[in-house]
Amino acid sequence: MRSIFFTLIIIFTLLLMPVNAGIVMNISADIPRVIMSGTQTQLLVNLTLGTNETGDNLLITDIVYDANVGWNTSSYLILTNCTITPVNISDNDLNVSGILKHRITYITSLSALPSLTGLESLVLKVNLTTPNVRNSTYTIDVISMWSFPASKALVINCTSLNVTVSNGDINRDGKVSLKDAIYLAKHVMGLSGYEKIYAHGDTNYDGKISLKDAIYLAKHDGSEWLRKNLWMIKEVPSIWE
Ligand SMILES: [Ca+2]
Ligand SMILES: [Ca+2]
Repeated sequence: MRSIFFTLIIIFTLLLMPVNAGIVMNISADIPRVIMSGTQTQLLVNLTLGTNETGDNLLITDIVYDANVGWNTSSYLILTNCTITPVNISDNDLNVSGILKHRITYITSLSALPSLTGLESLVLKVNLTTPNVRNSTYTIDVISMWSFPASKALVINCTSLNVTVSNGDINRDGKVSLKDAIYLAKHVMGLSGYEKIYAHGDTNYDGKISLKDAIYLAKHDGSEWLRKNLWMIKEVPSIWE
């Protein structure tokens, strides 16, 4: 509780500082595919940092997502130029306009970096699990602040991404099985009676619904034998798209 209070004091103090144009901090975040419920997925947050400021500095990055809908976090990692960087990581629940959110906070001093005059690349890896997440689309907000208290220099950036969670119950019979992959395949082929699908069909998240998605779903939900053998298909023929 004290650490949260201390963090808030730092943030409010730094918010009063002027924004310094000498600091460059670009931020992007991505989960590269539809998340299948019950699996683990990795959120990647990329930070590019550069400045002519020197001295002690502080980087705080918050990752905020809906709590109480089944998300879990299994592990965190931050890499600086592919090397693991020691950080203080904490997580807690917070109320945002009446909605319960979960916040993961990374706090680190970058004074140990070999060079702050060139661009530094930081990658935050967050492994999220979805044991009970419903079939829907969720927003994940990433807010990052980089400050140099001695020179009152500060920059804050944020980004949001919408992630889709599919439980794979394409035919909405209440369970996830190979029938859903077959249903999706029939839907793609335009067969009568399969016009409507009841879960996110773009399971491989390439922007279109094709037989590739049915195969992806079959690999995810099918029998052990089928999964083992379908994984042998490295490339899906383009005629199936
Ligand atoms: Ca089903
Ligand atoms: Ca697709």
